[in-house]
Amino acid sequence: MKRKLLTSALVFFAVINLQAQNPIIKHIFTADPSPIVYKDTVFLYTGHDTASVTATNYKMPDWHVFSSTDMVNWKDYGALLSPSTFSWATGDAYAAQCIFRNGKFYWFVSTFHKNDENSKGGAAIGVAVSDSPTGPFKDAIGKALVINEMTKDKPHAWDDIDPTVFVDDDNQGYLFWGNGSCKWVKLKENMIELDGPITVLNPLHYIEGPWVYKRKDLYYLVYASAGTKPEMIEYCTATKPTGPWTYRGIIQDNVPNSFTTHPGIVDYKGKSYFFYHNGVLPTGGSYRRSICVDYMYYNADGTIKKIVQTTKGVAAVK
Ligand code: FUB
Repeated sequence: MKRKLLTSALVFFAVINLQAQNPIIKHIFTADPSPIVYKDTVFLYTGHDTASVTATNYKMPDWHVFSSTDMVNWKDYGALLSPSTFSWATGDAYAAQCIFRNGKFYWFVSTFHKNDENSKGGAAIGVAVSDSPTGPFKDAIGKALVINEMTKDKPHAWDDIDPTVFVDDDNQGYLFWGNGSCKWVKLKENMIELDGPITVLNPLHYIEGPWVYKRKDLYYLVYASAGTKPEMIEYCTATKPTGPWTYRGIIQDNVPNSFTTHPGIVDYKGKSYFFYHNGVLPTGGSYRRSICVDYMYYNADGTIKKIVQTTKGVAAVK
């Protein structure tokens, strides 16, 4: 009888555990998800929150890489990149995105520039490169790709954060980024040089965290938005990556227990997935965030259905 009870209890807890996938990473605090699919595997590039429970700002020492082939079990490859990889950088490891092109993995990161002969500090975007999705990664340029000068008028110059990179079907690469306004510029084929002028966009309610991609004939600019409230996720669409962008609305409401959230979108084995972060792990919060994933659905006209945030998460892909 005792044995039967124990077995039932174990089955019960196994079922509960299987049903509660979110957050998908529970052994460390992670933020700013960036997924890609490479050779049948999802690789997830993340920020890493290490601030104390009482902290009132970020402490983000490095970026991690995870992988999964079923969207439920995630392998942690550890901290594969940090601002110290870039001789010109200092400070936190903010949002980043890794993409595959021409046989290499380019990891575009936002961090902060040292006060030196090239910059007086402030946010900056760098690029790391590797032959493998899990590194080793090295600085691809030896200097920042985008620098936001810190000046007396702009003592907190952190406009140039949160890169997202998109390569169109005609092989033209684009870099979008920014806090406060969304900027974009063409990238040269080598992925490490800007190719033309920077254009500034002001999508409705835009704050930060852009994620740009194409689905069928439509281009999507998904971003973290805010007014006086914590961030939500809103989006625009366009028929060209250069715009004009049409505002389409809110796709995700505020997330529990975190002021920020951040979109990361991928299609894998026939389904669309929406990654984001919240602050729901025990002792979690705005500076101790956790990445979750839920399904994403589109209407027939390409508009995105409202994301339903769940603790159950997504089912294991067979
Ligand atoms: O994680 C640090 C910053 O918070 C990111 O760069 C923003 O997108 C927000 O998530």
